[in-house]
Amino acid sequence: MSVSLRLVLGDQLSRDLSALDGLDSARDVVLLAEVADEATYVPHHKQKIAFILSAMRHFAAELRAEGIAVDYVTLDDPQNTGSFTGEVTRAAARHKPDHIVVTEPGEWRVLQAMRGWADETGLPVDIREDTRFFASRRRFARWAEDRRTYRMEFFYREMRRETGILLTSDGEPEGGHWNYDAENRKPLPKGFTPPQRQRFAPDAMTQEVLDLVARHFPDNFGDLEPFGWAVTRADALAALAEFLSHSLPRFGDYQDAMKQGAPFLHHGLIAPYLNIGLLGPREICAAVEAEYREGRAPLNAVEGFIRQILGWREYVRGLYWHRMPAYADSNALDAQRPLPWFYWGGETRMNCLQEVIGQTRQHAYSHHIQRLMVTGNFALLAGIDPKQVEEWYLAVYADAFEWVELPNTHGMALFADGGIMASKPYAASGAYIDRMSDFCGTCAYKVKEKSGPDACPFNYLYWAFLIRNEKALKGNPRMAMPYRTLAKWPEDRRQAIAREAENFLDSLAAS
Ligand code: DLZ
Ligand code: SF4
Repeated sequence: MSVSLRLVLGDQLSRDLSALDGLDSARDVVLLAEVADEATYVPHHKQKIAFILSAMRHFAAELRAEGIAVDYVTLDDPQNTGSFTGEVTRAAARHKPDHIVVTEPGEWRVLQAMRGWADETGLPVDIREDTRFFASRRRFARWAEDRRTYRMEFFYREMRRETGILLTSDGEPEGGHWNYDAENRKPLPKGFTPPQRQRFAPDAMTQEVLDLVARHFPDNFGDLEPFGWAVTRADALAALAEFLSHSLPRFGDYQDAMKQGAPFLHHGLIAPYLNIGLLGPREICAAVEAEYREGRAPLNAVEGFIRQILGWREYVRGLYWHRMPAYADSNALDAQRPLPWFYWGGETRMNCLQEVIGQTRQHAYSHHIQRLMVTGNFALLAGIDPKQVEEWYLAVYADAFEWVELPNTHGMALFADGGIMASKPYAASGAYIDRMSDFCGTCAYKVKEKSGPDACPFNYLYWAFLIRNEKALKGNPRMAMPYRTLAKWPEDRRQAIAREAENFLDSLAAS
Protein backbone atom coordinates (compact mmCIF):
# COMPACT_ATOMS: atom_id res chain seq x y z
CA MET A 1 0.00 0.00 0.00
CA SER A 2 1.44 3.33 -1.00
CA VAL A 3 1.50 6.42 1.13
CA SER A 4 0.61 9.77 -0.35
CA LEU A 5 1.38 13.28 0.73
CA ARG A 6 -1.59 15.42 -0.21
CA LEU A 7 -1.12 19.16 -0.39
CA VAL A 8 -4.09 21.48 0.08
CA LEU A 9 -3.54 25.13 -0.87
CA GLY A 10 -5.12 28.09 0.90
CA ASP A 11 -7.81 28.47 -1.77
CA GLN A 12 -8.60 24.75 -1.93
CA LEU A 13 -10.36 24.32 1.40
CA SER A 14 -13.03 21.92 0.17
CA ARG A 15 -13.62 18.46 1.60
CA ASP A 16 -14.52 17.25 -1.92
CA LEU A 17 -11.21 18.52 -3.37
CA SER A 18 -9.82 16.12 -5.97
CA ALA A 19 -6.48 15.99 -4.07
CA LEU A 20 -8.38 14.31 -1.21
CA ASP A 21 -10.12 11.72 -3.42
CA GLY A 22 -9.23 8.21 -2.30
CA LEU A 23 -7.54 9.50 0.86
CA ASP A 24 -6.46 6.66 3.13
CA SER A 25 -6.79 8.17 6.59
CA ALA A 26 -4.77 5.37 8.14
CA ARG A 27 -1.67 6.12 6.05
CA ASP A 28 -1.81 9.39 4.11
CA VAL A 29 -0.76 12.82 5.32
CA VAL A 30 -2.44 16.08 4.34
CA LEU A 31 -0.11 19.06 4.20
CA LEU A 32 -1.17 22.68 4.61
CA ALA A 33 1.52 25.34 4.71
CA GLU A 34 1.43 29.02 5.53
CA VAL A 35 4.20 30.43 3.37
CA ALA A 36 5.70 33.89 3.10
CA ASP A 37 5.83 33.78 -0.72
CA GLU A 38 2.04 33.60 -0.94
CA ALA A 39 1.58 36.34 1.62
CA THR A 40 3.98 38.68 -0.18
CA TYR A 41 3.83 38.09 -3.95
CA VAL A 42 1.47 41.03 -3.85
CA PRO A 43 1.01 43.13 -0.70
CA HIS A 44 -2.34 41.66 0.32
CA HIS A 45 -4.90 43.45 2.47
CA LYS A 46 -4.40 42.47 6.12
CA GLN A 47 -7.92 41.00 6.32
CA LYS A 48 -7.31 38.87 3.23
CA ILE A 49 -4.24 37.25 4.78
CA ALA A 50 -6.06 36.72 8.09
CA PHE A 51 -9.11 35.29 6.29
CA ILE A 52 -7.09 32.73 4.34
CA LEU A 53 -4.80 31.67 7.17
CA SER A 54 -7.66 31.36 9.65
CA ALA A 55 -9.76 29.37 7.17
CA MET A 56 -6.73 27.09 6.55
CA ARG A 57 -6.33 26.48 10.30
CA HIS A 58 -10.04 25.75 10.75
CA PHE A 59 -10.04 23.41 7.76
CA ALA A 60 -7.01 21.56 9.16
CA ALA A 61 -8.81 21.20 12.52
CA GLU A 62 -11.87 19.75 10.77
CA LEU A 63 -9.74 17.19 8.92
CA ARG A 64 -8.03 16.22 12.18
CA ALA A 65 -11.42 15.82 13.84
CA GLU A 66 -12.15 13.24 11.14
CA GLY A 67 -9.06 11.31 12.17
CA ILE A 68 -6.91 12.44 9.24
CA ALA A 69 -3.20 13.08 9.82
CA VAL A 70 -2.56 16.73 9.03
CA ASP A 71 0.87 18.29 8.86
CA TYR A 72 0.31 22.02 9.32
CA VAL A 73 3.22 24.44 8.91
CA THR A 74 2.63 27.86 10.45
CA LEU A 75 4.04 31.11 9.12
CA ASP A 76 6.24 31.63 12.17
CA ASP A 77 7.64 28.09 12.26
CA PRO A 78 11.43 28.76 12.38
CA GLN A 79 12.07 25.97 9.85
CA ASN A 80 9.55 27.38 7.36
CA THR A 81 11.27 27.90 3.99
CA GLY A 82 8.63 30.38 2.83
CA SER A 83 7.62 28.64 -0.40
CA PHE A 84 5.31 25.83 -1.51
CA THR A 85 8.25 24.10 -3.19
CA GLY A 86 10.38 24.29 -0.04
CA GLU A 87 7.55 23.05 2.20
CA VAL A 88 6.61 20.16 -0.08
CA THR A 89 10.27 19.13 -0.22
CA ARG A 90 10.63 19.31 3.57
CA ALA A 91 7.37 17.43 4.15
CA ALA A 92 8.45 14.74 1.67
CA ALA A 93 11.62 14.24 3.72
CA ARG A 94 9.58 14.05 6.95
CA HIS A 95 6.91 11.63 5.80
CA LYS A 96 8.70 9.65 3.08
CA PRO A 97 5.61 9.22 0.91
CA ASP A 98 5.54 7.20 -2.30
CA HIS A 99 4.01 10.05 -4.18
CA ILE A 100 2.58 13.55 -3.90
CA VAL A 101 -1.01 14.43 -4.78
CA VAL A 102 -2.26 17.95 -5.49
CA THR A 103 -5.15 19.65 -7.22
CA GLU A 104 -4.17 22.02 -10.02
CA PRO A 105 -3.75 25.50 -8.55
CA GLY A 106 -5.69 28.64 -9.41
CA GLU A 107 -2.64 30.50 -10.62
CA TRP A 108 -0.31 29.97 -13.53
CA ARG A 109 2.70 30.98 -11.44
CA VAL A 110 1.98 28.19 -8.93
CA LEU A 111 1.41 25.59 -11.66
CA GLN A 112 4.88 26.34 -13.04
CA ALA A 113 6.34 25.70 -9.60
CA MET A 114 4.33 22.47 -9.18
CA ARG A 115 5.71 21.15 -12.44
CA GLY A 116 9.17 21.26 -10.89
CA TRP A 117 8.24 19.26 -7.78
CA ALA A 118 8.91 15.83 -9.23
CA ASP A 119 12.53 16.87 -9.91
CA GLU A 120 12.78 18.69 -6.61
CA THR A 121 11.58 15.75 -4.48
CA GLY A 122 12.41 12.76 -6.70
CA LEU A 123 8.80 11.59 -6.27
CA PRO A 124 5.94 11.23 -8.75
CA VAL A 125 3.54 14.20 -8.51
CA ASP A 126 -0.09 13.63 -9.42
CA ILE A 127 -1.56 17.03 -10.40
CA ARG A 128 -5.31 16.47 -10.54
CA GLU A 129 -7.99 18.48 -12.26
CA ASP A 130 -9.91 20.95 -10.12
CA THR A 131 -13.33 19.35 -10.40
CA ARG A 132 -15.03 22.01 -8.30
CA PHE A 133 -15.64 24.08 -11.43
CA PHE A 134 -18.52 23.36 -13.83
CA ALA A 135 -16.23 23.61 -16.86
CA SER A 136 -12.84 21.96 -17.00
CA ARG A 137 -10.00 23.82 -18.69
CA ARG A 138 -10.40 21.42 -21.62
CA ARG A 139 -14.12 22.15 -21.85
CA PHE A 140 -13.48 25.86 -22.13
CA ALA A 141 -10.69 25.34 -24.65
CA ARG A 142 -13.09 23.32 -26.82
CA TRP A 143 -15.54 26.23 -26.78
CA ALA A 144 -12.86 28.85 -27.35
CA GLU A 145 -11.11 27.03 -30.19
CA ASP A 146 -11.44 28.91 -33.49
CA ARG A 147 -12.90 32.00 -31.81
CA ARG A 148 -11.05 35.27 -32.01
CA THR A 149 -13.09 36.93 -29.28
CA TYR A 150 -14.91 35.22 -26.46
CA ARG A 151 -18.30 36.57 -25.48
CA MET A 152 -19.45 35.38 -22.09
CA GLU A 153 -23.11 35.33 -23.08
CA PHE A 154 -22.65 32.47 -25.58
CA PHE A 155 -20.52 30.43 -23.22
CA TYR A 156 -23.10 30.98 -20.48
CA ARG A 157 -25.93 29.65 -22.65
CA GLU A 158 -23.95 26.48 -23.31
CA MET A 159 -23.40 26.08 -19.58
CA ARG A 160 -27.11 26.54 -18.92
CA ARG A 161 -27.90 23.91 -21.55
CA GLU A 162 -25.30 21.50 -20.22
CA THR A 163 -26.32 21.76 -16.59
CA GLY A 164 -30.07 22.27 -17.05
CA ILE A 165 -29.95 25.17 -14.58
CA LEU A 166 -32.90 27.55 -15.03
CA LEU A 167 -34.24 25.63 -18.00
CA THR A 168 -37.85 24.61 -18.56
CA SER A 169 -38.73 20.95 -19.08
CA ASP A 170 -38.47 21.63 -22.86
CA GLY A 171 -34.91 22.81 -22.47
CA GLU A 172 -35.81 26.47 -23.00
CA PRO A 173 -34.56 29.28 -20.75
CA GLU A 174 -36.87 29.88 -17.82
CA GLY A 175 -39.14 32.86 -18.55
CA GLY A 176 -38.27 32.85 -22.27
CA HIS A 177 -35.01 34.84 -22.10
CA TRP A 178 -31.44 33.87 -21.27
CA ASN A 179 -30.57 37.16 -19.62
CA TYR A 180 -32.59 39.68 -17.59
CA ASP A 181 -29.89 42.29 -17.11
CA ALA A 182 -32.03 45.06 -18.54
CA GLU A 183 -34.18 44.79 -15.37
CA ASN A 184 -31.15 44.90 -13.09
CA ARG A 185 -30.01 48.50 -13.35
CA LYS A 186 -32.30 50.41 -11.04
CA PRO A 187 -30.97 53.17 -8.80
CA LEU A 188 -31.96 52.82 -5.14
CA PRO A 189 -35.36 54.32 -4.25
CA LYS A 190 -35.51 57.54 -2.18
CA GLY A 191 -35.40 56.89 1.55
CA PHE A 192 -33.82 53.47 1.05
CA THR A 193 -32.38 51.94 4.23
CA PRO A 194 -29.57 49.45 3.62
CA PRO A 195 -30.14 46.01 5.15
CA GLN A 196 -28.04 44.93 8.15
CA ARG A 197 -25.76 42.16 6.92
CA GLN A 198 -24.53 39.26 8.97
CA ARG A 199 -20.89 39.35 10.10
CA PHE A 200 -19.03 36.69 12.08
CA ALA A 201 -17.18 37.46 15.31
CA PRO A 202 -13.62 36.05 15.42
CA ASP A 203 -13.17 32.93 17.58
CA ALA A 204 -9.94 32.19 19.50
CA MET A 205 -8.26 30.60 16.46
CA THR A 206 -9.04 33.63 14.29
CA GLN A 207 -7.89 35.96 17.06
CA GLU A 208 -4.53 34.19 17.10
CA VAL A 209 -4.24 34.69 13.34
CA LEU A 210 -5.25 38.36 13.67
CA ASP A 211 -2.40 38.82 16.17
CA LEU A 212 0.01 37.05 13.81
CA VAL A 213 -1.01 39.25 10.86
CA ALA A 214 -0.73 42.37 13.02
CA ARG A 215 2.83 41.34 13.93
CA HIS A 216 4.01 40.23 10.48
CA PHE A 217 2.22 42.68 8.17
CA PRO A 218 1.76 45.94 10.12
CA ASP A 219 2.28 48.14 7.06
CA ASN A 220 0.06 46.31 4.58
CA PHE A 221 -2.97 48.06 3.15
CA GLY A 222 -6.26 47.84 4.99
CA ASP A 223 -7.81 47.66 8.43
CA LEU A 224 -7.35 44.33 10.15
CA GLU A 225 -10.29 44.82 12.47
CA PRO A 226 -13.21 44.68 12.82
CA PHE A 227 -12.88 41.29 11.13
CA GLY A 228 -16.25 39.82 10.18
CA TRP A 229 -15.62 37.11 7.58
CA ALA A 230 -16.72 33.52 8.05
CA VAL A 231 -13.74 31.15 8.19
CA THR A 232 -15.51 27.77 8.37
CA ARG A 233 -17.81 25.96 6.00
CA ALA A 234 -20.61 26.03 8.57
CA ASP A 235 -20.45 29.82 8.86
CA ALA A 236 -20.07 30.23 5.09
CA LEU A 237 -23.28 28.19 4.70
CA ALA A 238 -24.94 30.49 7.25
CA ALA A 239 -23.81 33.50 5.18
CA LEU A 240 -25.31 31.91 2.06
CA ALA A 241 -28.59 31.22 3.88
CA GLU A 242 -28.74 34.83 5.10
CA PHE A 243 -28.21 36.10 1.56
CA LEU A 244 -30.90 33.83 0.14
CA SER A 245 -33.55 34.76 2.67
CA HIS A 246 -32.81 38.46 3.11
CA SER A 247 -31.11 39.86 0.03
CA LEU A 248 -31.55 37.69 -3.06
CA PRO A 249 -35.09 38.94 -3.84
CA ARG A 250 -33.77 42.51 -4.20
CA PHE A 251 -30.29 41.63 -5.50
CA GLY A 252 -31.31 41.87 -9.16
CA ASP A 253 -33.06 45.23 -9.16
CA TYR A 254 -30.32 47.08 -7.30
CA GLN A 255 -27.19 45.17 -8.23
CA ASP A 256 -25.63 48.16 -10.03
CA ALA A 257 -26.59 50.75 -7.40
CA MET A 258 -24.06 52.38 -5.06
CA LYS A 259 -24.61 54.18 -1.78
CA GLN A 260 -22.44 56.20 0.54
CA GLY A 261 -21.66 54.30 3.74
CA ALA A 262 -23.37 51.11 2.50
CA PRO A 263 -20.79 48.76 1.01
CA PHE A 264 -22.83 45.57 1.08
CA LEU A 265 -26.41 46.45 0.05
CA HIS A 266 -28.06 43.27 -1.32
CA HIS A 267 -24.89 41.66 -2.66
CA GLY A 268 -24.03 38.02 -2.09
CA LEU A 269 -20.88 38.57 0.03
CA ILE A 270 -19.99 34.96 -0.66
CA ALA A 271 -17.25 35.32 -3.31
CA PRO A 272 -14.44 35.01 -0.71
CA TYR A 273 -15.97 31.73 0.54
CA LEU A 274 -16.52 30.39 -2.94
CA ASN A 275 -13.02 31.31 -4.09
CA ILE A 276 -11.24 29.58 -1.21
CA GLY A 277 -13.47 26.51 -1.39
CA LEU A 278 -15.68 26.84 1.70
CA LEU A 279 -18.68 26.87 -0.64
CA GLY A 280 -19.03 25.20 -4.03
CA PRO A 281 -20.54 26.69 -7.20
CA ARG A 282 -22.93 23.76 -7.71
CA GLU A 283 -24.54 24.02 -4.29
CA ILE A 284 -24.84 27.80 -4.63
CA CYS A 285 -26.55 27.63 -8.03
CA ALA A 286 -28.88 24.87 -6.80
CA ALA A 287 -29.83 26.85 -3.70
CA VAL A 288 -30.43 30.05 -5.68
CA GLU A 289 -32.49 28.23 -8.32
CA ALA A 290 -34.60 26.65 -5.56
CA GLU A 291 -35.52 30.13 -4.30
CA TYR A 292 -37.01 30.86 -7.72
CA ARG A 293 -38.73 27.51 -8.11
CA GLU A 294 -40.34 27.92 -4.70
CA GLY A 295 -41.55 31.41 -5.52
CA ARG A 296 -39.36 33.23 -3.00
CA ALA A 297 -37.19 35.22 -5.41
CA PRO A 298 -37.90 36.77 -8.82
CA LEU A 299 -36.33 35.49 -12.02
CA ASN A 300 -34.33 38.66 -12.77
CA ALA A 301 -32.50 38.34 -9.43
CA VAL A 302 -31.98 34.59 -9.66
CA GLU A 303 -30.83 34.59 -13.28
CA GLY A 304 -28.54 37.57 -12.65
CA PHE A 305 -26.91 35.85 -9.69
CA ILE A 306 -26.58 32.45 -11.36
CA ARG A 307 -25.04 34.12 -14.42
CA GLN A 308 -22.25 35.47 -12.20
CA ILE A 309 -21.39 31.96 -11.01
CA LEU A 310 -22.29 29.59 -13.84
CA GLY A 311 -21.46 32.08 -16.60
CA TRP A 312 -19.03 34.78 -15.64
CA ARG A 313 -16.89 32.96 -13.08
CA GLU A 314 -16.43 29.86 -15.22
CA TYR A 315 -15.77 31.99 -18.27
CA VAL A 316 -13.05 34.13 -16.69
CA ARG A 317 -11.33 31.05 -15.33
CA GLY A 318 -11.46 29.35 -18.72
CA LEU A 319 -10.15 32.42 -20.46
CA TYR A 320 -7.33 32.83 -17.94
CA TRP A 321 -5.99 29.33 -18.51
CA HIS A 322 -6.62 29.44 -22.24
CA ARG A 323 -4.63 32.65 -22.78
CA MET A 324 -1.96 32.60 -20.06
CA PRO A 325 0.84 33.53 -19.80
CA ALA A 326 0.70 35.93 -22.77
CA TYR A 327 -2.67 37.32 -21.65
CA ALA A 328 -1.13 39.26 -18.77
CA ASP A 329 1.38 41.07 -20.97
CA SER A 330 -0.79 42.88 -23.51
CA ASN A 331 -1.36 46.61 -23.14
CA ALA A 332 -3.68 47.38 -26.04
CA LEU A 333 -4.24 51.03 -25.12
CA ASP A 334 -0.58 51.60 -24.24
CA ALA A 335 -1.51 52.78 -20.74
CA GLN A 336 1.64 53.89 -18.93
CA ARG A 337 0.76 56.17 -16.03
CA PRO A 338 1.61 55.04 -12.49
CA LEU A 339 -1.25 54.13 -10.16
CA PRO A 340 -2.18 57.25 -8.16
CA TRP A 341 -1.13 56.97 -4.55
CA PHE A 342 -4.68 57.42 -3.25
CA TYR A 343 -5.52 53.84 -4.35
CA TRP A 344 -3.28 52.65 -1.54
CA GLY A 345 -5.12 54.67 1.03
CA GLY A 346 -4.28 58.30 0.43
CA GLU A 347 -6.82 61.05 0.19
CA THR A 348 -8.65 62.22 -2.91
CA ARG A 349 -11.30 64.91 -3.32
CA MET A 350 -13.19 62.67 -5.74
CA ASN A 351 -15.87 61.40 -3.38
CA CYS A 352 -16.75 58.27 -5.36
CA LEU A 353 -13.13 57.07 -5.29
CA GLN A 354 -12.63 58.09 -1.69
CA GLU A 355 -15.77 56.16 -0.71
CA VAL A 356 -15.02 52.99 -2.69
CA ILE A 357 -11.37 52.87 -1.68
CA GLY A 358 -12.40 53.61 1.92
CA GLN A 359 -14.83 50.65 1.89
CA THR A 360 -12.10 48.51 0.40
CA ARG A 361 -9.70 49.51 3.16
CA GLN A 362 -12.30 48.78 5.83
CA HIS A 363 -13.65 45.48 4.54
CA ALA A 364 -11.32 44.04 1.82
CA TYR A 365 -14.53 44.22 -0.18
CA SER A 366 -16.35 46.43 -2.61
CA HIS A 367 -19.12 45.31 -4.90
CA HIS A 368 -18.65 44.54 -8.57
CA ILE A 369 -20.04 47.75 -10.05
CA GLN A 370 -17.85 49.85 -7.76
CA ARG A 371 -14.81 47.85 -8.86
CA LEU A 372 -15.75 48.20 -12.52
CA MET A 373 -17.27 51.67 -12.77
CA VAL A 374 -15.44 53.66 -10.09
CA THR A 375 -11.90 52.38 -9.43
CA GLY A 376 -11.74 50.48 -12.75
CA ASN A 377 -13.28 53.22 -14.84
CA PHE A 378 -10.94 55.82 -13.37
CA ALA A 379 -7.87 53.65 -14.07
CA LEU A 380 -9.09 53.08 -17.64
CA LEU A 381 -9.79 56.76 -18.33
CA ALA A 382 -6.54 57.86 -16.71
CA GLY A 383 -4.47 55.35 -18.71
CA ILE A 384 -2.91 53.63 -15.70
CA ASP A 385 -0.37 50.88 -16.35
CA PRO A 386 -2.39 47.61 -16.26
CA LYS A 387 0.23 45.78 -14.19
CA GLN A 388 -0.05 48.30 -11.38
CA VAL A 389 -3.85 48.25 -11.44
CA GLU A 390 -3.87 44.46 -11.44
CA GLU A 391 -1.51 44.28 -8.50
CA TRP A 392 -3.88 46.55 -6.57
CA TYR A 393 -7.01 44.50 -7.28
CA LEU A 394 -5.21 41.25 -6.53
CA ALA A 395 -3.96 42.62 -3.23
CA VAL A 396 -6.93 44.45 -1.78
CA TYR A 397 -9.94 42.14 -2.19
CA ALA A 398 -10.52 39.11 0.03
CA ASP A 399 -11.88 37.15 -2.94
CA ALA A 400 -9.06 37.98 -5.38
CA PHE A 401 -6.94 35.23 -6.89
CA GLU A 402 -5.17 35.80 -10.17
CA TRP A 403 -7.36 33.48 -12.25
CA VAL A 404 -10.40 35.61 -11.44
CA GLU A 405 -8.80 39.01 -10.87
CA LEU A 406 -6.67 39.19 -14.00
CA PRO A 407 -9.35 38.76 -16.70
CA ASN A 408 -11.75 41.00 -14.76
CA THR A 409 -9.18 43.78 -14.50
CA HIS A 410 -7.09 43.35 -17.62
CA GLY A 411 -9.89 42.47 -20.02
CA MET A 412 -13.07 43.85 -18.55
CA ALA A 413 -12.08 46.99 -16.65
CA LEU A 414 -9.01 48.15 -18.61
CA PHE A 415 -9.59 46.79 -22.14
CA ALA A 416 -5.87 45.97 -22.07
CA ASP A 417 -6.51 42.78 -24.07
CA GLY A 418 -7.84 44.87 -26.98
CA GLY A 419 -11.32 43.37 -26.87
CA ILE A 420 -10.76 39.63 -26.47
CA MET A 421 -13.16 39.73 -23.57
CA ALA A 422 -15.30 42.88 -23.72
CA SER A 423 -16.86 44.21 -26.90
CA LYS A 424 -16.09 47.79 -25.83
CA PRO A 425 -14.26 49.60 -23.04
CA TYR A 426 -16.39 50.25 -19.94
CA ALA A 427 -15.63 53.97 -20.06
CA ALA A 428 -18.12 56.34 -18.49
CA SER A 429 -18.27 59.98 -17.47
CA GLY A 430 -19.51 61.28 -14.11
CA ALA A 431 -23.14 61.09 -15.27
CA TYR A 432 -23.13 57.29 -14.90
CA ILE A 433 -21.83 57.46 -11.32
CA ASP A 434 -24.34 60.19 -10.54
CA ARG A 435 -27.23 58.13 -11.89
CA MET A 436 -26.29 54.98 -9.96
CA SER A 437 -25.13 56.46 -6.64
CA ASP A 438 -25.50 59.25 -4.11
CA PHE A 439 -21.75 60.01 -4.19
CA CYS A 440 -21.89 63.18 -6.28
CA GLY A 441 -24.17 65.15 -3.95
CA THR A 442 -21.42 65.54 -1.33
CA CYS A 443 -18.44 65.67 -3.70
CA ALA A 444 -16.08 68.64 -3.89
CA TYR A 445 -16.46 68.47 -7.68
CA LYS A 446 -19.58 69.24 -9.68
CA VAL A 447 -20.79 66.38 -11.79
CA LYS A 448 -22.70 68.61 -14.20
CA GLU A 449 -19.64 70.72 -15.06
CA LYS A 450 -17.64 69.50 -18.02
CA SER A 451 -14.46 71.50 -17.59
CA GLY A 452 -12.81 73.97 -15.24
CA PRO A 453 -11.41 73.59 -11.73
CA ASP A 454 -14.73 72.47 -10.19
CA ALA A 455 -15.69 70.05 -12.97
CA CYS A 456 -15.96 66.35 -12.20
CA PRO A 457 -12.65 64.90 -13.45
CA PHE A 458 -14.46 61.87 -14.88
CA ASN A 459 -16.09 64.22 -17.41
CA TYR A 460 -12.97 65.59 -19.10
CA LEU A 461 -11.03 62.35 -18.54
CA TYR A 462 -13.76 60.53 -20.49
CA TRP A 463 -13.40 62.71 -23.57
CA ALA A 464 -9.62 62.83 -23.30
CA PHE A 465 -9.65 59.02 -23.20
CA LEU A 466 -11.65 58.90 -26.43
CA ILE A 467 -9.34 61.44 -28.09
CA ARG A 468 -6.16 59.66 -26.94
CA ASN A 469 -7.39 56.25 -28.11
CA GLU A 470 -9.18 57.34 -31.27
CA LYS A 471 -7.07 55.14 -33.53
CA ALA A 472 -7.70 52.02 -31.47
CA LEU A 473 -11.39 52.57 -30.74
CA LYS A 474 -13.02 54.65 -33.46
CA GLY A 475 -13.75 51.64 -35.67
CA ASN A 476 -15.60 49.84 -32.86
CA PRO A 477 -19.32 49.93 -33.75
CA ARG A 478 -20.26 50.14 -30.06
CA MET A 479 -18.23 53.34 -29.75
CA ALA A 480 -19.79 55.00 -32.81
CA MET A 481 -22.04 57.34 -30.83
CA PRO A 482 -19.43 59.16 -28.73
CA TYR A 483 -17.05 59.36 -31.70
CA ARG A 484 -19.84 60.98 -33.76
CA THR A 485 -20.18 63.60 -31.03
CA LEU A 486 -16.42 64.08 -30.89
CA ALA A 487 -16.27 64.54 -34.67
CA LYS A 488 -18.32 67.73 -34.27
CA TRP A 489 -15.85 69.30 -31.85
CA PRO A 490 -13.48 71.96 -33.24
CA GLU A 491 -9.78 71.15 -32.91
CA ASP A 492 -9.15 73.74 -30.19
CA ARG A 493 -11.85 72.19 -27.97
CA ARG A 494 -10.30 68.76 -28.35
CA GLN A 495 -6.89 70.14 -27.47
CA ALA A 496 -8.21 72.03 -24.46
CA ILE A 497 -9.90 68.93 -23.01
CA ALA A 498 -6.86 66.76 -23.65
CA ARG A 499 -4.67 69.38 -21.93
CA GLU A 500 -7.02 69.68 -18.96
CA ALA A 501 -6.95 65.92 -18.48
CA GLU A 502 -3.16 65.77 -18.75
CA ASN A 503 -2.75 68.58 -16.22
CA PHE A 504 -5.11 66.86 -13.79
CA LEU A 505 -3.33 63.52 -14.13
CA ASP A 506 0.09 65.13 -13.79
CA SER A 507 -1.08 66.77 -10.58
CA LEU A 508 -1.99 63.33 -9.16
CA ALA A 509 1.42 61.94 -9.95
CA ALA A 510 3.01 64.88 -8.14
CA SER A 511 0.85 64.60 -5.01
C1 DLZ B 1 -3.29 34.13 -0.80
C2 DLZ B 1 -2.63 33.13 0.08
C3 DLZ B 1 -1.94 33.57 1.21
C4 DLZ B 1 -1.90 34.99 1.63
N1 DLZ B 1 -1.27 32.70 1.99
C5 DLZ B 1 -1.28 31.39 1.68
C6 DLZ B 1 -0.55 30.46 2.46
O1 DLZ B 1 0.13 30.80 3.40
N2 DLZ B 1 -0.63 29.15 2.12
C7 DLZ B 1 -1.37 28.72 1.07
O2 DLZ B 1 -1.44 27.52 0.83
N3 DLZ B 1 -2.03 29.59 0.30
C8 DLZ B 1 -2.00 30.90 0.58
N4 DLZ B 1 -2.66 31.78 -0.21
C9 DLZ B 1 -3.39 31.27 -1.37
C10 DLZ B 1 -2.43 30.98 -2.52
O3 DLZ B 1 -1.81 32.19 -2.93
C11 DLZ B 1 -3.20 30.33 -3.68
O4 DLZ B 1 -3.50 29.03 -3.30
C12 DLZ B 1 -2.40 30.29 -4.92
O5 DLZ B 1 -2.22 31.59 -5.37
C13 DLZ B 1 -3.08 29.49 -6.02
O6 DLZ B 1 -4.28 30.08 -6.38
FE1 SF4 C 1 -17.11 61.06 -8.56
FE2 SF4 C 1 -17.38 63.13 -10.22
FE3 SF4 C 1 -19.43 62.37 -8.74
FE4 SF4 C 1 -17.33 63.53 -7.59
S1 SF4 C 1 -18.72 64.46 -9.05
S2 SF4 C 1 -18.43 61.72 -6.85
S3 SF4 C 1 -15.66 62.75 -8.85
S4 SF4 C 1 -18.44 61.17 -10.34
